[in-house]
Amino acid sequence: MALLPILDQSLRGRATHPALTFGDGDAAHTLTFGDLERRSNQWAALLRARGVQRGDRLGFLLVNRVEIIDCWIACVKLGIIVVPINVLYQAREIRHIVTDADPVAVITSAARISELPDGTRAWDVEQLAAEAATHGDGTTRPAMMGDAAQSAVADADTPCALVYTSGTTGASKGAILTQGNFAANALVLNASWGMTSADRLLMTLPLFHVHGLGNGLHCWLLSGCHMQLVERFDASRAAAWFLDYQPTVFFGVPTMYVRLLELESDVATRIGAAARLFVCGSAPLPAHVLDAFQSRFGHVILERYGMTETLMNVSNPYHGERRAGTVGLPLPLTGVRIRDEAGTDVPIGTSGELWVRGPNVCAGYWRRPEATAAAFVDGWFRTGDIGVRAADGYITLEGRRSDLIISGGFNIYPREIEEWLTEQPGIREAAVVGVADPARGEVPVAYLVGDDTMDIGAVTEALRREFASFKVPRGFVRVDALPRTALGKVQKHLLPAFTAASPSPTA
Ligand code: MLC
Ligand code: AMP
Repeated sequence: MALLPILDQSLRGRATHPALTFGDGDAAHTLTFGDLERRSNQWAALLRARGVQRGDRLGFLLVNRVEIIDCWIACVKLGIIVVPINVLYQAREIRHIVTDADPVAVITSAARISELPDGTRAWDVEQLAAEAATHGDGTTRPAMMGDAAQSAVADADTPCALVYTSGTTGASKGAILTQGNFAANALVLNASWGMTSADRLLMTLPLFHVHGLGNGLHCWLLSGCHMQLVERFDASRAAAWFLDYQPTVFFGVPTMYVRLLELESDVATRIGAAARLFVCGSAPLPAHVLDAFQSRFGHVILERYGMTETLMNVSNPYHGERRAGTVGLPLPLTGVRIRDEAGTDVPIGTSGELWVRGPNVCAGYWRRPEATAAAFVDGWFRTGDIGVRAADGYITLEGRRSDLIISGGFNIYPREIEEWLTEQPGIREAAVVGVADPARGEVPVAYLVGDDTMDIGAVTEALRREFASFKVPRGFVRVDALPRTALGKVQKHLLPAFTAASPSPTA
């Protein structure tokens, strides 16, 4: 199924309904679904006038703002492939994505244009927005975007986005998400979680990752509910947002729930009284956070499990037991197998790797046939996540095949940092591991082997310039050697535990 019919439920079906509020205080602005239809038609006309063709890639490097939505809908209408880029990324991380995806242009703010690699066509979002408003009145979809023509140019297999996700190689790969992936995900989630046009969705997740983009944007557009979009989650403003807007639904990562627990208990009670559903995912939700949230907000958080490559796979039920520490049951249309290294199903109660298949699973990795071939076996996608299924079907995640670190819902592949560290003066070997953190789940710490010329102050400064802030190790430990197997593989579980007293290279 193409995606436009899903969007049309609201763009056309609920044209006069209030759709979206964004901006603060006096600058707050509300648009109807009909406004979004017109604005996205104008954006589509602008993109065509600028020569963007079906199948071209178009990047965006932006904090949440309404133009991302205008542009996204326009790209769906034209069959353009959107490449979202994490705003926390620094120049070298951006360069990798831009070089790999080869977009015709990257839309960003004027202040960030200089961070794009040389030769990239950069489009200033403010200028585009002003120019789009002059491209007709947006009341008609240009001929090639009309209903019949659109279904001729787009179907379930039409690529819709390349969302970059770090691979075990350290360099991130673009998961090719199709229109059918987003459509299936929205249909399944709205049916499973009971989203309707009566809901009010507070969206604080970044729209450059699939949690915000796949779940947030598309559950909203399919249900036709109202959404309040904020630039980014900010714990110090959360109370005001919740109390003023009174959302019925909130999607968050565990760190957001940890922050919400800091609110006064009467505020928590009032927020809980207005709400219907709190969903959590992207990283493990500790059982004690679920329990504390239930006692303070009066809601059992619904935890679900997904991935960039697969959108959502498994979810605790809306009606029925939401079991702490588990991610619940396979979602409708998604098959989940738990298998051993040889690809054989393991018995109930035995750990194995989760393999998934369904209309939510991506078409492969952009221009990486080998990585795609390694990830898919007979139509099943190997997630790399290790889990176990109980006799009644509930799935518990136990870890990953790779040493991925998830901090605040953002992924860190240690190898990317380790390779860079070993190129620095005085550092011979490096191992980066995740250590438990009460708010962010995990934070990275680096174990280093080197000599006295190692300058951790300079290394930290350079790391901050080169990498997104969440990837910068929060601690550095000096060790004489890294524990290795006979074959030379680092055994990270044998590294000394990280404590405040760990021997730092600066000590
Ligand atoms: C965090 N920062 C941001 C930001 N989030 N900057 C811009 N936009 C954002 N969205 C920066 C801050 O400037 C700061 O930088 C640092 O990150 C920590 O910020 P904080 O204010 O201390 O935030 P904190 O209370 O810790 O909360 C962080 C957070 C953030 C929860 C808001 O981690 C976040 O937005 N996480 C969501 C990630 C996400 O969407 N993941 C889904 C992936 S898809 P500095 O320099 O001071 O450190 C996926 C599949 C699935 O996993 O299943 O969903
Ligand atoms: P990403 O590559 O950013 O899409 O991150 C996907 C990974 O996040 C998955 O492979 C899981 O390891 C992890 N993840 C997502 N949801 C959960 C969850 N509810 N509990 C534990 N891990 C999760």
